[in-house]
Amino acid sequence: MPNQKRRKDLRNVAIIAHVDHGKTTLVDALLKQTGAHVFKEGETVIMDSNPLEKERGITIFSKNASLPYKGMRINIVDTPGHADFGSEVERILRMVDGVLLLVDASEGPMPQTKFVLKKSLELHLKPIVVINKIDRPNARPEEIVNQTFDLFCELNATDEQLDFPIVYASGKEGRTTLDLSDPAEDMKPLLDTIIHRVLPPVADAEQPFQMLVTMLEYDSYIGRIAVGRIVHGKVEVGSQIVAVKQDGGTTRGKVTKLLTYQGLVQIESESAEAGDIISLSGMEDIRVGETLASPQHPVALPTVNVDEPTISMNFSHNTSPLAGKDGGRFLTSRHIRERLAHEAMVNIGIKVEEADGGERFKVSGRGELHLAILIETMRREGFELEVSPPKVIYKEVDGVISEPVEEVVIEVDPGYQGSIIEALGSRKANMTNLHISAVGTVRMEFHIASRALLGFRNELLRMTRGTGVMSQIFHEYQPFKGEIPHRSAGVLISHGPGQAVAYGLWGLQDRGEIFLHPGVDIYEGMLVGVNNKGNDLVVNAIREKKLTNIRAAGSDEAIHLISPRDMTLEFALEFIEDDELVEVTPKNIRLRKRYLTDNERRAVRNQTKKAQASAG
Ligand SMILES: Nc1nc2c(ncn2[C@@H]2O[C@H](COP(=O)(O)OP(=O)(O)OP(=O)(O)O)[C@@H](O)[C@H]2O)c(=O)[nH]1
Ligand SMILES: [Mg+2]
Repeated sequence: MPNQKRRKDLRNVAIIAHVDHGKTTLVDALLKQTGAHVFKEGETVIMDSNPLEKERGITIFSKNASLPYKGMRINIVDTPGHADFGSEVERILRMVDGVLLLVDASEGPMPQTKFVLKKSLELHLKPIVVINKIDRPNARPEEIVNQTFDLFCELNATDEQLDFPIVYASGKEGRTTLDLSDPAEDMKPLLDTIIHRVLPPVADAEQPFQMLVTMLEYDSYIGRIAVGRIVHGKVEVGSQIVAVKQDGGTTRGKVTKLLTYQGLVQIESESAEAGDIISLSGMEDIRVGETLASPQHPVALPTVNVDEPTISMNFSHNTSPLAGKDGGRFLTSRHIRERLAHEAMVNIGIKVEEADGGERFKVSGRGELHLAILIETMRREGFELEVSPPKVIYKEVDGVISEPVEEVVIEVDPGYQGSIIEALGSRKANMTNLHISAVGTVRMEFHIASRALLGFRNELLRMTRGTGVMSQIFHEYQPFKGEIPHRSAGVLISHGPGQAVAYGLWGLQDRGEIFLHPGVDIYEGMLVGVNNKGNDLVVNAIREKKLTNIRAAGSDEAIHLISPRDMTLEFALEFIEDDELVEVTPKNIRLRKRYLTDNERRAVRNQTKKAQASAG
């Protein structure tokens, strides 16, 4: 539509890619070189500002940065690359007029590259392709451009979309170039490409106000904060506005605060207009996907479908004998209920259902990491929890019980190819592609039930001595695939309470990997380690060495303890079986049997057997 009004002084662009392809590092370089953020001595990554993001080196929350450039303003939204946060990316794409599709110059397009590109093309965006990390020794930019072009074709890009501009970059070194034979010096070639190739936002400030709520934040003083882009009109502090619900109903409210961006900082503004990306407070009952509008023109914008959860876990209050001993401040079901209700409000894609008269909460999300981040956040806030193993969510599709299936890409040295194919074969995976990459590794692609992948990452790392790389993304629901084997090893279970003793652990480490350090508090029914033989075994980890009166010279063996596994939440959740739980406290992650005593466990087993016998 040629006569639409556009704001020439503004560009809104999102940066999208597979996990780790360098989005955040590139935005940091842009912030630095445009002077939008002044880096302190020694300060490195600043976009990944949340403590969990820093620790894990991944982006969890999308963030907007606003860059001044040649008298214009570029809003650049950094998105998470991990597939569990994929639906967030889809919403962000509606907020912008262009995307930077980053592709790692040695890895090439990966599953999430395909997903985000597909979504962008569907929304008629014309991506700018950024071949990133050209400084890597095994970078092969020309080949990766060809692979990216093929991906565009595979996704039915239009001729216009296929005519994408290419920028070569090393975000880490802050250099970009349009031509590999020219030296890359700074970020200007990329900034200029954004200015020239991303359309200025359509923005008619004279029309009635309309904004689609893309994200929600929460502040205990000011309440819910709606984040999004103003599509039409303008808004001021004090303006009366309405929230248009999905069912067409409206609620009224008044704008109490408006924030716009400068660099990474949000600054209070009196007014904002079409094209601007803003945060707005004052609407108490607002949800992602709803429209904020002027009361005279309460019309909803096309909404964004939120992907259904694919995985769930049960959360309940901590019932372990050590509950409350690790400094947890929020210990009861009531605390957990309130916290989860809050989460379901702001974290779109999280669903919470109560069970067992409010004693247990079924929490569903888009993947293990999505839920693990929630658990990790809660424990840092002082919560203690008991969490059951992740379960996939089944669904009836055309009358057939179906389960989520993932697309998985695994890259390993050729020597491991056989064992990986065998391991995934036994988990009923379907190989869809295999090729040798330019650096000699084997890249294999599979379709596999999400259920069968739970715990596989640990196995892959074990099989490939930590060198295997795997990435996965939800593919589709497919008919139920029948029984799939899970953990083959058994566990070592503590027989009683006390403190783990080096001598006791030393006596057990031949059986399998140990989870505990000497000196830690343990209780009956807690898991001490793995029993490679396959069965569960009750053991004594608090055993001291008996001192004998007669001590023959040289008979005292030195105790060499193999260092125990660093217990991470992801490992714990993937490892446990149905009759086990993860105990999460601010200080510890412990694994335990659901029923702590051997007698209880035996009684439950007998009951189950009886029930099965009478049913069959
Ligand atoms: N050699 C090289 N490494 C880079 C470059 N850019 C980023 N990296 C490294 O790649 C890793 C991932 O970088 P990030 O910027 O966090 O990647 P991301 O795409 O934001 O990752 P997610 O947000 O988790 O999807 C880090 O270890 C960076 O140091 C680059 O241009 N060259
Ligand atoms: Mg990032």
